[in-house]
Amino acid sequence: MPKLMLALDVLDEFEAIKISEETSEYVDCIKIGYPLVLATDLGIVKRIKDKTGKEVICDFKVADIPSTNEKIAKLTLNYADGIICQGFVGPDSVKAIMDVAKEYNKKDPKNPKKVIMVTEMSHGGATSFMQPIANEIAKMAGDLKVNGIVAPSTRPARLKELKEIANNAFVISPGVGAQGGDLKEVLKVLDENDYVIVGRAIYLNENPKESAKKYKELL
Ligand code: O7M
Repeated sequence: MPKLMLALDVLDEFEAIKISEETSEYVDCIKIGYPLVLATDLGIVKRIKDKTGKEVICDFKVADIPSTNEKIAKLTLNYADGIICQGFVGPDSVKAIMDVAKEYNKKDPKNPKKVIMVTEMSHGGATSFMQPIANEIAKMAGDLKVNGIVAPSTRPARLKELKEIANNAFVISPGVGAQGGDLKEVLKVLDENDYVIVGRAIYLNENPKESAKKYKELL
């Protein structure tokens, strides 16, 4: 049974806190990205963590040269439990982030920071440039021993292949709900270490708590 990760892409702090509190009974982890951080500030990560007690992962899809990735990771992991980066920039850029995580983990080994790397994205356009190189990116994820990878629920066959290639990494997978991914097929692939990411189908629902409950039960 995979876990449920809420993609909290709302643009208002009051709404973000309300939804995260209402759904926290059913949500295992909260993913916060540019929409909410740019609408508020990076401190929103701590405020959501304090209100819910949940792990918060920052989805910044970091994709820069190693020294810039390092700066972004230092600032982000000061608040967040994990950070999401792009894999296509290559191993040195990803390693720079892993090194920052290792430094934090030396200081606080009980709450290890996670580095999660995107392989192939869930939208249609990802088939143009990302899909042809995604298997190699997943292989790099396995070689580097990143904690997790991002792979698409919109393409369960690809999800399976990428998960198998990055064999020691857990998977966080977007695409169920608003993007039309088939949860039944996804559940044939993911296991208890993995996460199904759901955003709009929960936070745009007139009753986010009920929707989160429904997804938790389906999982
Ligand atoms: O359920 P949704 O479609 O409203 O939200 C999905 C979330 O997952 C949203 O935060 C997207 O930015 C993110 N996402 C994708 O939808 N597709 C991807 O390929 C990758 C991500 C993601 O989380 O990357 C880390």
